[in-house]
Amino acid sequence: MNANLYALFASRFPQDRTACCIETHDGLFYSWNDLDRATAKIANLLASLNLPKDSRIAVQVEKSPEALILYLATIRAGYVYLPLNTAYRAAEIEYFIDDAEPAVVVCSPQNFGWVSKIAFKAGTQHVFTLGDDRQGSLLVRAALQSNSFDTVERRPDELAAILYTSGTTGRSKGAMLTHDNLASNAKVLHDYWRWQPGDVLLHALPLFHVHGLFVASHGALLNGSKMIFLPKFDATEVMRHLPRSTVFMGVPTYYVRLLAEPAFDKNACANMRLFVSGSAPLLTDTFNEFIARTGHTILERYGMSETTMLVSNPYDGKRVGGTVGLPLPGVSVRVVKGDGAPCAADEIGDIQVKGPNIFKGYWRMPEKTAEEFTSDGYFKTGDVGKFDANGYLSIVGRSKDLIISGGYNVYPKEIESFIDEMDGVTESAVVGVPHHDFGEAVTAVIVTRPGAAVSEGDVIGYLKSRIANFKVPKRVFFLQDLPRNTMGKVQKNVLREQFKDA
Ligand code: MLC
Ligand code: AMP
Repeated sequence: MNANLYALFASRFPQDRTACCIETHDGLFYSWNDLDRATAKIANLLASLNLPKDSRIAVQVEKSPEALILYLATIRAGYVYLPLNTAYRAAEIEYFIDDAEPAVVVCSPQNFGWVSKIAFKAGTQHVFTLGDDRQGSLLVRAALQSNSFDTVERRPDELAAILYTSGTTGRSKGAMLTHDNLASNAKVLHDYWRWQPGDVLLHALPLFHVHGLFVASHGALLNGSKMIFLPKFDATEVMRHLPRSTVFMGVPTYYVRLLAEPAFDKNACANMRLFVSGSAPLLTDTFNEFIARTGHTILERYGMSETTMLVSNPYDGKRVGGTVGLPLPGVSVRVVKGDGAPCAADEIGDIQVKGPNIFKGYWRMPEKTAEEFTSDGYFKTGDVGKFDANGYLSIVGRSKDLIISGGYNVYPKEIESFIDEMDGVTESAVVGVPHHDFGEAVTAVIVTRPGAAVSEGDVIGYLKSRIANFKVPKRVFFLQDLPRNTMGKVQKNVLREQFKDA
């Protein structure tokens, strides 16, 4: 049997292929026939390029139905999809392209100049453009292709996607996900969250991370359900479409912003069946206020790029605020002490996981991959948590130095290295402090050279020209010295405490 993920989706398309598969915010309708034919055309285009096996197709484009179609076409043609955050700037894109050596790069028409320069320099042969308005060379070229395509045969353990995720030290690592990693997780979530006939997904997440690209889209595709596609999250737009939707997925910031809308109430959610939250901790206050305002209990789940989804609150059973729920069927989750011994209930330790959804390894980093797995095959998540007596897992912290801002991961080390190269800076420490909207806000604490005149505005301006906006500190503070422990290590907990009300 063909284990290509696209074949799984195609086997679940609804009988009526003229039904709507994607509806856009501005009133366009794509049927399942459209999806099938458009993926065939782009798959034919990719096949016509005679790319080597396992070629990476790197994509940095704004959200649109065509962006999802490009993802599905890549899988269908047997290539490896590599999505990139649209906020990334030249230095970040250059790193990913140099590291992944994609055979094809697809970018927004307005970025063609600088992206193609980076790609051609790295040896990429083909650079196409794709706009969010159905413009660009990719569609022009694909239009000439046949609209039928035999989905390429793939084994379960062959690569489907690479998602870059950063490390505490060193540069970003590409997490290699196979067809079976994605298919197994999609099937488990489809059943666990009880996708059903008549479901409509309101899709407001970006399409370049696990949450929006896999968790949300795969659920709707497996269920043959319509998706209402918003170009980005906007609370007013979400409320406009909620009355025709049944399922919504988001990061906690989305729920905070919805609750800030006075009209967001039981009526607004009357047609809804399920609200899912993940990618960052959902505050218990938000969880409780949501119940009080809407009558709905948000279902919180936990996962990561390397593993897709691991743990989820139940659909029918009790959803417990402040916990991420129970291990998903087929996924083993354990919490262990420093010496590897299992923790008792309510005892805090490192979270380790195993299952068919766990990635194949980091792209071209066999040593790093080996380090992240235990001798008995568990992946070390870098998250710290505890099980309660009922088997519900809570995430209580991270052993990895990571800030999650509005659902995006920011690695302090990366920001510190940019700040440290500024004239007049001696050293810096970047921490996350509580933020009402983003959950955590990136905050920099800097020590300058005597006599140097570096201002908060200078630092922010310098960083904005170099890295994605969401990584740029919201505030910058200056100290004479950074607090250090007896080992000389910067005490970030002290800084987090000192600037927690910033
Ligand atoms: C945008 N900005 C952010 C930001 N997003 N800053 C910090 N954190 C963020 N997440 C910047 C903007 O560039 C802008 O900067 C300023 O903050 C204000 O922008 P905004 O208008 O408020 O932002 P908006 O465009 O509304 O975006 C916020 C958001 C978005 C929360 C809607 O970030 C978002 O959709 N996040 C979801 C991320 C996601 O999909 N995560 C899943 C990862 S998968 P300036 O300087 O221009 O003013 C994963 C695994 C799993 O983690 O388990 O799911
Ligand atoms: P990413 O590398 O972008 O896939 O981010 C994965 C990380 O997000 C995990 O390792 C967790 O630290 C965090 N995360 C995901 N879901 C949750 C959640 N529900 N609660 C707390 N943290 C979460």
